[in-house]
Amino acid sequence: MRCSFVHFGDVHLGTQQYDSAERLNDFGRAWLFACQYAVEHRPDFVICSGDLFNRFTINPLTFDQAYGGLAMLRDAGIPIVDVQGNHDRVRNGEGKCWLDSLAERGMLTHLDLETAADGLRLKPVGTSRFTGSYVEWANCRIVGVRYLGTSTERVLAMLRDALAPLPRDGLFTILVLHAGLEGIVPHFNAELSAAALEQLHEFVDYVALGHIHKHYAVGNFAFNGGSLETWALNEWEWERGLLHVEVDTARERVVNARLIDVPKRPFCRIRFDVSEFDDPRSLLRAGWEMLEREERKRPSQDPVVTFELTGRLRFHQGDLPINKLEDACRELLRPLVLRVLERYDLNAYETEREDDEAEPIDRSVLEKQILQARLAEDARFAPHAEKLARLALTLKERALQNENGPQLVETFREGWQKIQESRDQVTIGDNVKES
Ligand SMILES: [Mn+2]
Repeated sequence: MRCSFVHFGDVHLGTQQYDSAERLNDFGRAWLFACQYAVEHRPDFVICSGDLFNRFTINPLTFDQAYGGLAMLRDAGIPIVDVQGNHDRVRNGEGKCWLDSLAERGMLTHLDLETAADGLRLKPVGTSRFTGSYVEWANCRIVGVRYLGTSTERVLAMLRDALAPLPRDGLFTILVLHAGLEGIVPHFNAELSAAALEQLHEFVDYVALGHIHKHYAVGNFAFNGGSLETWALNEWEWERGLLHVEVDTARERVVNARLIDVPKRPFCRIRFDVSEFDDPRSLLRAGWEMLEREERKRPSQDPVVTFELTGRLRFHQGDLPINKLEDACRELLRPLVLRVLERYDLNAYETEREDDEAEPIDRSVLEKQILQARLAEDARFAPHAEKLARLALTLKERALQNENGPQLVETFREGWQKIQESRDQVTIGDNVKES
């Protein structure tokens, strides 16, 4: 027996990522690419393994995209099955989802199991019908299950009992499942253990997986293409695409699944460690140079740019030239979307005072300790934190004694000068004044 099909999942139509209308179109383009690929390569059928839509509710543009791709397949005479993913499943209290609506119009075949008091009921998709638990096309029996979350393994055990009495008739059995396998993505709450997957072997020849947005395969048996577009930032580096599958039961290796790349919006992830800069000017200069290096690698299509500041900021947050860095990103990289992520740590705020309850708190000592600690957090003032704290307290005392403004400024100038004269190699008051 020979057949071929195209398998993909997690299309997430309707994702208006970062509130960008253009990103919604990107998700539509990836879907249309996959449909066009099928039209050109003429497989026997197409499998979408869930999350065709990003949400239960969709806007008209998303409907148009979905309909456009499905119409291409219909006109080419290529049938498609789909199951409900966790994103586009029926919402509590609602009778139907968009997959039902599209199935009623014959645009796709919506597969799902029926649960009854005595177990599962497998309903074949009738002639000229577009819903049921399984459908038989091109000598394949395709069984589809909605996203089941924590019930996945329990329902699969019941499914085995329900499938057992069905004659195999030399059919190649495909199970469409929106579930993730353990161990593929760290910290991912997987629905499927390796043991549970192994138990499917008995009655299934190919498991068409969806849910995890990364490509993976288990043996010559379970396959997951990953999301078509980049749904979350961490997915950018993952290998993903659609699977073009050829089945030949006469071959030793029955399944031949090729991962086909789907054009995606480019992402530029830039990480900038702020730890090594003790003043805003050198930080801005280094940031600019880094962005110039990124500019040379800029893809021709406008990218989504994330500029992430990490490390420990060594001067006051208010002096960080964040707007200038943002402007530099826009000027040099001309992004479709720019996200500046301030993920640096601030210097820890600690006073050195030792807790001794027997001793009453000396207010003036405490005040100086706090001022000194705050000044020490800033790399520009740290070497002279103690002297500057003393100067600040002197100014405060004089202000309380009603010394006038010009006199206070003079006091500050004198104190400042003394500190500068005593300084070693460190510059104080360095600030960003140039563009
Ligand atoms: Mn998904």
